[in-house]
Amino acid sequence: MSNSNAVVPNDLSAFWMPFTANRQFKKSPRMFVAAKDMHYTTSDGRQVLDGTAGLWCVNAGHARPRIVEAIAKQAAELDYAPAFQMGHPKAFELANRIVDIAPKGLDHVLFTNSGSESVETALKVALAYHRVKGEGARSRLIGRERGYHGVNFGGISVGGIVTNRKMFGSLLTGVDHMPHTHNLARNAFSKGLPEHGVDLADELERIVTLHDASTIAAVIVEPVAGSTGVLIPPAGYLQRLRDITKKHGILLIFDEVITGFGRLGTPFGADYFGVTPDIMVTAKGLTNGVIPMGAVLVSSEIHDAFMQGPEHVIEFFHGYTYSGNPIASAAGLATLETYKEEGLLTRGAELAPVWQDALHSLKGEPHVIDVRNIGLVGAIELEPIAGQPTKRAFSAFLKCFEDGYLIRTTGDIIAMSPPLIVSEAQIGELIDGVRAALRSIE
Ligand code: PXG
Ligand code: PLP
Repeated sequence: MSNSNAVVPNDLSAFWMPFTANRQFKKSPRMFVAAKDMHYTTSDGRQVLDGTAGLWCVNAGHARPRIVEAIAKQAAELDYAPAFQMGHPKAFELANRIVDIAPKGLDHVLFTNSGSESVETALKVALAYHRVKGEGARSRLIGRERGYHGVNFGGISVGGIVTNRKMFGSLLTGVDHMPHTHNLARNAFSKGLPEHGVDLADELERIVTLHDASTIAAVIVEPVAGSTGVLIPPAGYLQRLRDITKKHGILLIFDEVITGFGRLGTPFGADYFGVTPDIMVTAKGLTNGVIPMGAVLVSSEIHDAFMQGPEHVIEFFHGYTYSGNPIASAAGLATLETYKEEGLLTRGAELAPVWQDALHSLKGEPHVIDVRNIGLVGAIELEPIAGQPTKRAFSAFLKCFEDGYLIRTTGDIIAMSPPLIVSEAQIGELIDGVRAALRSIE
């Protein structure tokens, strides 16, 4: 395939793109070649307003000087240090800074390179924890329908997205799922937390009754399900999950890959809901999306349970070549400094009312069957075209891109989560862009 623009490669066939309609894309590619603050630049020189913080990760906006400089400096100073049986200062420093901003009680950090790896790490910690405590029969993992926990085997097993699961055989055994909480009939056009559905948490009691608590290691949920279309938990739901898990000695894992680092207007989703899990899974915003990195936070109780036996013996047989990689650590430190300096971990709370009003002004526009919001996340659910699910939202995505707005779609749901540096004027622009798209598509 030829392209007259010099910055676009002339052959797109070798790269099998992730979660992309490859053939459609390669016929009509959409390429970004630069980014700064709230905007991308396309290969044909257009500016596109970033309504999604990349893929929910560029929370401080693009090409922030402190982060760019930290990466360059670290690459020249110490590019790599072995992750096993060796250390370097910045990984320790970053772990401390993460613990500083984390909910109280989550005092130890395992580093990974993505949300998917963070999920696998968290599930393995949970299983091993019960084993070292002498409760090895606790081997079941409980996820939720419409949950997304990355693409590796543990994550798709506890995840609840059929297209991510059906091709891959029997997955992990001993997994069960709670029902999702999305209920358009009762909760459409909710502002903030939906009113109805707290009782869906009691499904966990049903599952415990079925399997017996003594066989269950952990429950994993996203505080707000992101990937499957911004499914906001009913008021009281997460607290009830916490109460039930605590009562039965089951670990609660919050997958905060999206909700972490200021997305809801608090440092973490756990802070927003006032519910502290035993294990917290993060990635994305940890390094502003700039360098792959994830972090799994665990309570001292979990950590300390492993710290026994002869001191020369490895306590937990797990880790990655790039766990706490120096350049990623430097990026993480610079990112957290940027968040702190600019108050970004709580800026979403200040903007939330403006964001809410702007989003809900789309009620009544063509095809819109729901608008929902929390912090700086919003979703517009569209009536699908009969017999052609996903097509309508994808048309809106293409139209927005053409007009200079980046949104994200999943099924027939538009999801938006701008960088936390977004201005009120840019919120207005983005929502007007979506409004225009809705009015122009079929
Ligand atoms: N858990 C959660 C809750 C996520 O949202 C992952 C795990 C996996 O992270 P990695 O880094 O392995 O991709 C995610 C990732 C979207 C979208 O637009 C969402 C994600 C990734 C890409 C696109 O819905 N979430
Ligand atoms: N496969 C092979 C053959 C390896 O040697 C390693 C790591 O040493 C891995 C996979 C895992 O790679 P990573 O540590 O980057 O996850």
